[in-house]
Amino acid sequence: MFIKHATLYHLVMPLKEPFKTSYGVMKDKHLCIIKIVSSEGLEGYGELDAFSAPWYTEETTHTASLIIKDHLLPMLKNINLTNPHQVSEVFQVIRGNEMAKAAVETAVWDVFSKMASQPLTTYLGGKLSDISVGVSIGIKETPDELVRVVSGYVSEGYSRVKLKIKPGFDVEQVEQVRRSFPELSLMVDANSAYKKSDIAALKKLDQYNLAMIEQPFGVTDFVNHAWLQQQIKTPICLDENIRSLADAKQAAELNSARAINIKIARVGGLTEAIKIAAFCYENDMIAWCGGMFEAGIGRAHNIALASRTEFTFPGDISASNRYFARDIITEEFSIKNGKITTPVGLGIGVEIDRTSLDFYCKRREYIVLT
Ligand code: OSB
Ligand code: MG
Repeated sequence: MFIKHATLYHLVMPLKEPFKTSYGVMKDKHLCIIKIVSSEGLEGYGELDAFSAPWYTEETTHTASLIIKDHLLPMLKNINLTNPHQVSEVFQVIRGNEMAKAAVETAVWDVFSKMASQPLTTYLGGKLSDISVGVSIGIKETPDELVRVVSGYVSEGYSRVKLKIKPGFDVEQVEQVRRSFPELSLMVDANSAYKKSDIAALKKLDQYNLAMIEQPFGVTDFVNHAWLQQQIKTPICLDENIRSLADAKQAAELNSARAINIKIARVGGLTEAIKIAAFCYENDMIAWCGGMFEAGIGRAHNIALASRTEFTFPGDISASNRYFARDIITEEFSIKNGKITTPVGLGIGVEIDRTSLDFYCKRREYIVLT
């Protein structure tokens, strides 16, 4: 299969509500949809899930779209792709830029699964027909407000709740949510906001039967995470640290974590994501699928990945209506009993809603490869 041409749709999608993390407040999601067309005329879709500013990783939607246009797509010119894993091999000579790579790579997976006349779920080796999902909740002004918000999501059927925390917005919040929901599968995500000197607060969080504490320390720090894991019983989960299988191996070797949040965008695509999931499975680490405020295309890729049996913990994969007033696909993913049903159509199994895409699209670029 050759890629003949590609279209990049640059979208700005306002979030229904601002989302606050330890990094700051986000009001809208900047993303690109990439459509590739194969020599056989099949279309594949990928989603570039970076942000408008480089707070989570170094990439932004803008820098990543330049890397896609100037480097990644040209590398695939005149290359006869025989399987989707080849893409990550070709991209290996480009350092970093995982989100840019993932956008292109996931679109190629979509084409290959359509060529095989299979849903991407099946093509990726997924066995689950519905997947357990959770919701990630931003930092709120008061614990009372947080409890109200959690309560809303619990009644919508989410089977696991993740609270964003930062120093000073942690123990009291968790205490109150835990008191209101003693049985809830609850976890926290610090997005690297803590230091070794915050050990007292982290030890307090260890008392609340949390499923895990995600990324307390710095984004390249394996040593202090290991130091913390020795002192708390709650599993540490790494997010920002893990960009590749090699990072996952390092975390396992040093006992820096017992869980890994696997995001397709952060690890450069589905090939690497599957390798990390398999590694977690073999090494008794919890693997689960993280989120990046995906729109419908990215969500479909996440659902396909999370249908593999290594994903034993509910992902940050929410219903279509979680972040956006209107999605860019015609299908609606909803939560039933804490689960989302995997699509059965070929490839990613969802259709672009053209009107909605046009509504959010600020600019489009057409790139010819052959
Ligand atoms: O740290 O997991 C994170 C969103 C954007 C960037 C980083 C993170 C998150 C979330 C929300 O926690 C995940 C989602 O619901 O898509
Ligand atoms: Mg995280």
